[in-house]
Amino acid sequence: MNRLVCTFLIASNLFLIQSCSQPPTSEDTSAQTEHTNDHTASDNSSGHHHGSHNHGTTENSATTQAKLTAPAEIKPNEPAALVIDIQDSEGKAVADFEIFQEKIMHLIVVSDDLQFYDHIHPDYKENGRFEVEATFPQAGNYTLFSDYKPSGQNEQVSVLQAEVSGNSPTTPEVDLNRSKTFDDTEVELTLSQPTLKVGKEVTVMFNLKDKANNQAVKNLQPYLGELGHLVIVKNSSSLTRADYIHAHALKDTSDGQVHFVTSFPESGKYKAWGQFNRNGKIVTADFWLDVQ
Ligand SMILES: [Cu+2]
Repeated sequence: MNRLVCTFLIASNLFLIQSCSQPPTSEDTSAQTEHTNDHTASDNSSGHHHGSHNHGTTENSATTQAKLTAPAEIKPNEPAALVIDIQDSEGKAVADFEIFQEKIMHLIVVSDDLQFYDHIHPDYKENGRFEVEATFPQAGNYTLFSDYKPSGQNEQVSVLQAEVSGNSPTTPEVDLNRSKTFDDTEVELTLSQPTLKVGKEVTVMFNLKDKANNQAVKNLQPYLGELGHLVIVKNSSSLTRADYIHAHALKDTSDGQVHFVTSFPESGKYKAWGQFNRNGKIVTADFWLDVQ
């Protein structure tokens, strides 16, 4: 069973890389061997997968892929109807999914300059088809990380791309501030070690205070079944599955404290978005991280 799951993930990941450039061909086998190596590295860091891999044949094993259907032209600030079809390697609909973190699919949308972040939940229709309306604030390229769990299988992340017409604004500077205000919540980010190092486990700690009285936030409610969610994406010219990290909050921290354990697969700049639920209002706190 373990072997089947590992094989499945490798093949699935392969397709995602390919789907950005070209449809799979009969030459898959050579590309697959090549890709298997970086898959191992990225997978360890993402925390979605444990144990050793079997890099044997993937012949006849299942794979999933996501296909995005978007309007021919997406305009800034106009809702766009997106359709996402989940299919197996032969293009047949994958129809059965398990709910995880209270939803059947989590869709993380980021602009390629990592200034914009959205976390939405497409509605499941039938026959592997999901639908959602998304609004993109400005022109440029966007990456969509579609996170879902086919029944009886591991969580899958498929990477999709969308382009919004118009002139892209210039890229803002990366700011490494560790203390920011988001509406009425002051958030301070601290790390368990002064310097973030590749491959080294780190605890990322969000300290939430009420802006009005400077006291620790006491009214945090569960958000999608946990105290908070942390998504981290590497700043990269072309985002792939390996650039996406999703961490879950540790339990039993004190008031206003939400902690996550993660690690980073490569050096570079990363953007981290922590999401918390203050009495029904979602606070999204974003910070840049520099990994050496
Ligand atoms: Cu979600």
